[in-house]
Amino acid sequence: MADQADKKPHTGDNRPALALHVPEPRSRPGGPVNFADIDIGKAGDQPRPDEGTAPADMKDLAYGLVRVLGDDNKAYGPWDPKLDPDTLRIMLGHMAMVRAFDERMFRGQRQGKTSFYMKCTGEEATSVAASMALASDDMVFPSYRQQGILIARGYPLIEMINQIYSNRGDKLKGRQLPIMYSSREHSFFSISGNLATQTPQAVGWAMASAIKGDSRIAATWVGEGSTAEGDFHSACTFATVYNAPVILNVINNQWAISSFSGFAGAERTTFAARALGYGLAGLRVDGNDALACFAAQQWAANRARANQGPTLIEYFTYRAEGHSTSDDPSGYRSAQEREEWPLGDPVMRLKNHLIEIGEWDEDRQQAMDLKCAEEVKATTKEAEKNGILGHGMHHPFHTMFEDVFEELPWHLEEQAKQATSERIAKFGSERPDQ
Ligand SMILES: Cc1ncc(C[n+]2csc(CCOP(=O)(O)OP(=O)(O)O)c2C)c(N)n1
Ligand SMILES: [Mg+2]
Repeated sequence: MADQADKKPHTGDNRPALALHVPEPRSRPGGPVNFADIDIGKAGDQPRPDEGTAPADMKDLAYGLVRVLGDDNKAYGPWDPKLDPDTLRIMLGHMAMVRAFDERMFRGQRQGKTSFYMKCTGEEATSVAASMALASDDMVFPSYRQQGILIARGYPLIEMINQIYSNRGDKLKGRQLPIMYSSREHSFFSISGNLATQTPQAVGWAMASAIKGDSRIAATWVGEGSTAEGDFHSACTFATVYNAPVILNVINNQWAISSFSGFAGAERTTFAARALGYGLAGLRVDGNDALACFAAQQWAANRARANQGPTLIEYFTYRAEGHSTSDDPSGYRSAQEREEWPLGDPVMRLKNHLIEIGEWDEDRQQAMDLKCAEEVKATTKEAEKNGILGHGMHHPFHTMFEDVFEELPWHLEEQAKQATSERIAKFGSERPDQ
């Protein structure tokens, strides 16, 4: 939409009428897509400063794009983490597993087995590769699109599926929306649907780790849309003031449901540039380049671990599918965007790199994809024995009143009794499945 100055009646004296600017996305359904104005730079071109560099001395890195994988699938420049082929194959395997898992869970929702699911298609590198650069006991505070961290950390798939089905195997007892996992053993903080709350929590955890003289750092993931929340700015302030050992990962996937990134400020500057105002180190990274994601996270982790300060990393990527199973992106954006996206597909790019260096081939890729799909399928069948949505095989009804108070207060006891008698009147038993 054009600025509105010309439409407004002139009021008062000679002063010009004020006008607001309302951002408009680059394309709408059915319209042409043109990403030509996005400057992705060249792989290998960005310098890699020392990890102790002062934020003011590395400002350009908040505006450029750290890239390692070139169009020819070779790795370039000082950010190349020089990972051995085994590690690269493990990384590719995790990313392929995330994709297979997403596919099956999405279908499960369409089949009525769960009420809700969220894919991370196109963003796999930002969770898998980035988290592989952390120690397994570094504490992570993710958003809802980082299932890749759990998979990279070896969290059992069946626990994820039980949670998605809210069945009787669900460790969270049906108390969280599907996909909002939590695992203390995997240093994975409970996901919250209240956007950006995880960011000050991560900073607070990192501060506590430093106060205790611990060596573990914290990392958080937040969507670009969510950076418009006040919590994110409190997190940045605390992080910089106390030099907290924390990494603030901003996943700029261009969309926040149907709002494009312009509504969070993307027309004005980069998300990485937010770092500069706070005196944080800021990096902007090709989020579809697994090697760049790993390298940036490793740089920030080394910096935090050496008490050199927090880092804000923007991963420039694209949400290739809908926001969630409740969303239909064809209503607000052009289907061409996904194909035209200039940074390609992260899984394909890592695969092609491994092939390019002679460490992989299409047959092995096919076999791996098949193995992932079969593993997810078998685990899904196993999880289904614990129940699916609407089959009543969830945790005993009474558990919803438990685990908050050491002893159940009288009023909750009364509510529980009433609810139970209503269920017996309706179903003939407290649990219709038994
Ligand atoms: C405080 C708050 N406001 C609004 C919502 C509704 N909501 C859920 S996800 C979402 C979009 C977030 O977009 P972004 O931060 O870019 O993350 P992405 O979904 O792209 O990964 C919104 C508005 C919410 N859950 N919490
Ligand atoms: Mg987003």
